[in-house]
Amino acid sequence: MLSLVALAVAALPQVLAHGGVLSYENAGTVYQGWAPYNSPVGQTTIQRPWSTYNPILSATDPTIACNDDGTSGALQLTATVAAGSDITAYWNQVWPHPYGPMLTYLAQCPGSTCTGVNANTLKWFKIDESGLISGTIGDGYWGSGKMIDQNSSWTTTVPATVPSGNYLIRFETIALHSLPAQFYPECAQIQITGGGSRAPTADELVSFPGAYSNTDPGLTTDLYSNEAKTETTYIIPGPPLYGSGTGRHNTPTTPSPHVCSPHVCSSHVYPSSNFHPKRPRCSQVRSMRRFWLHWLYDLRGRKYLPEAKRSVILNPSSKALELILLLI
Ligand SMILES: [Cu+2]
Repeated sequence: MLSLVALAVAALPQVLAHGGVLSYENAGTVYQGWAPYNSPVGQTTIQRPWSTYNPILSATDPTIACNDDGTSGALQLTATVAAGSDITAYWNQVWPHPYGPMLTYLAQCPGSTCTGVNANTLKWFKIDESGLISGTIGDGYWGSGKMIDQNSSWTTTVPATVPSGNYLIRFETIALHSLPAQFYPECAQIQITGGGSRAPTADELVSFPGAYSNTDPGLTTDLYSNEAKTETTYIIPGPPLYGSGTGRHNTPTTPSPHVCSPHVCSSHVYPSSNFHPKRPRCSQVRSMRRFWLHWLYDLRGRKYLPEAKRSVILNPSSKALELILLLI
């Protein structure tokens, strides 16, 4: 019986509480993305390959540009996208992290294609962002909550003013329910046609890694602090928006290294009471399940866990625990 359970559990998706962009849509055309848990052989998509649903946990990680490994695939495609048109990214459903910003970037490739171009060599500019939309840091409605409400998708308009050419488009959601912040970036190759003549300005251009610092206020935000109960300002990380003309950089203020213990995190009432009222509420039971799954997965990358305990969590036998969590 136990082995049957183990078999059933082994067939579950490897990571239930994380994910990434699985497909795109532009002008009525749907583009399937890379399937990170399938064999790379024969996969052909506009998306840059990536290998895991797990988040990136450091702003300085070399894979922060286009995820791991983010290099173009053997059968890499490029979508033709009109300047001024909408492009939508779809995450796995239901995206589990309603606290944190949504961000979209473009980077122009030199030459006639992005295929073969290392994303870390490019200069990126931000064309869309959504942080704390309403309410407080601790209990507000965030860009990522809106993304969930929109069928776990995010639509960004490719600016009509962007010069025509070959670009990587980088959709990103950052989850703040635990610290360190969790980065979920994926990239796709597009060729923008019918563009304009406004190149991004120097202060709008950044590199990945480089655009963020692990001490950025928007990446060290503690949702469970006392201040978070009343704070309504959230500083979205990264450069000023393309075309915003603000010349503003989000300069870090007094960085405070956050130490999050499971006890502190689990003492927070994470489930349905914190979801935006517009969302259909999960039952308390489902919410608790979701909460504990998060807790379990968020432990994986935690430095404070002794190695022995981490290996227990990473051990396949703990899959049985996951199944129990799913069933309760
Ligand atoms: Cu997750």
